[in-house]
Amino acid sequence: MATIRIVRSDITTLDVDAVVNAANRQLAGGGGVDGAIHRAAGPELSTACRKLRETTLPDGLPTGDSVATTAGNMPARWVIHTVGPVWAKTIDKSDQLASCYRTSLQVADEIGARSVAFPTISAGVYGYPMDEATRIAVETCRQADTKVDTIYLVAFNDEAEAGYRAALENQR
Ligand code: AR6
Repeated sequence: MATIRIVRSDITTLDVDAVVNAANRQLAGGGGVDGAIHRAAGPELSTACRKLRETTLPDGLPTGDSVATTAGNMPARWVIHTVGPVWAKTIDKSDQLASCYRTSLQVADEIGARSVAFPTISAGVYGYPMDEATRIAVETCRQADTKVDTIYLVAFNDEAEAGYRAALENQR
């Protein structure tokens, strides 16, 4: 079982083996953490994403799946891209969101990453309520069967930090 740590940080600055990106299905870059990661990594990252689209992922990355690339100029070695669900009031998509954490950790195991940092997937542009997004993150990481030693759940603001802390507390 991995150790879970909550950190308050810009994920692009972390010296971990792999940083998870809240990407889109096209792996095209975008706003939020995706934009920050692409800016920090430099052009090598978009080249790697384009290559994936031209080879193994012609239809894009399905929601809930994950794939690794170089991290370009960031301190991390890899970026693991995952696509969270867009929140909808009437449809429960928590399985898809949990799948993002599970498949990212599977990819981490495949590439041999022992420390992995996650942003709060789907909690920005994709509209997930922060308490739900952080609870699913903590629950899924807690239950994951992985060789990863340390999982960093990166809080980018007060609400995220409070959500992670409450979720960790509730599951003790
Ligand atoms: N470090 C850590 N966390 C961050 C950073 C950062 N530098 N920047 C933002 N966050 P979002 P999503 C937090 O919108 O909801 C993109 O356009 C942010 O506060 O980045 O999954 C993609 O291309 C929020 O809590 O991802 C997709 O189209 C969390 O990261 C779409 O947005 C996730 O917010 C994905 O939307």
